[in-house]
Amino acid sequence: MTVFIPNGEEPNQEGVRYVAKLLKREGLVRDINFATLDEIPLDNSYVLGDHSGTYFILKKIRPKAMISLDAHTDLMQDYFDHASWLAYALKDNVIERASVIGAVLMIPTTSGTKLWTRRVKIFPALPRTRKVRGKWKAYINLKQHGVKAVIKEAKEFLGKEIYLSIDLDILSPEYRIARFQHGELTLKELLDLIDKIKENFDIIAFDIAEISYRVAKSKYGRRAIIEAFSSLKEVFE
Ligand SMILES: [Mn+2]
Repeated sequence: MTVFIPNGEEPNQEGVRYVAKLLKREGLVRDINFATLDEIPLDNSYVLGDHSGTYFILKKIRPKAMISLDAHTDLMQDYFDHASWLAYALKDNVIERASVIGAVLMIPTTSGTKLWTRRVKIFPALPRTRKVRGKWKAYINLKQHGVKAVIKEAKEFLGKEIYLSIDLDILSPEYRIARFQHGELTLKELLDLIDKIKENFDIIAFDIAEISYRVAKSKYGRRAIIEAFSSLKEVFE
């Protein structure tokens, strides 16, 4: 089964309702099951609006580790929202460890950066550095090191069993899915990343998040959702 959670602001809510119909029309879900954040049923696949909803799914599923594919690290700490939910999930011990892959923004650059950095490993999309004890160190990243190296590092850190969350803003701007700034990946790169995660990890459950109504006018966006969802759904068939 798949659970659709139309959380967040109006454009998110409309976006999730639109995608529910889209996936049904494509034959990828049999029924449309909606839920709210207060009553999340136990399941293996979720489609949601605002990415902060992932925090509540994690509370229900209680995985030890997770991978977040996201253009942002979502590790802010000021108040709970779509830009901080992962910091809160780690702080509140909802999960033990996390990896963020494909980020281009909110990447900690010094040990003093006001972002949560404990029990999380970040693999940016592009070359980036951070200052560790006075020395600049490079992050292992997709562009320079490739998917294989990133997955290998992530697996050593997380173990085999994971929850997977995909923020669709990881894709580059022409996909026009999310409300905020998009990242750097093409659909082909995202699907390749998903394939490698399927090969290397046991995925307990997954979500696809940060859908907004912009997707109704985006042919590339619709294609991306259909392909990413069907690739992950295969895991549970
Ligand atoms: Mn996010």
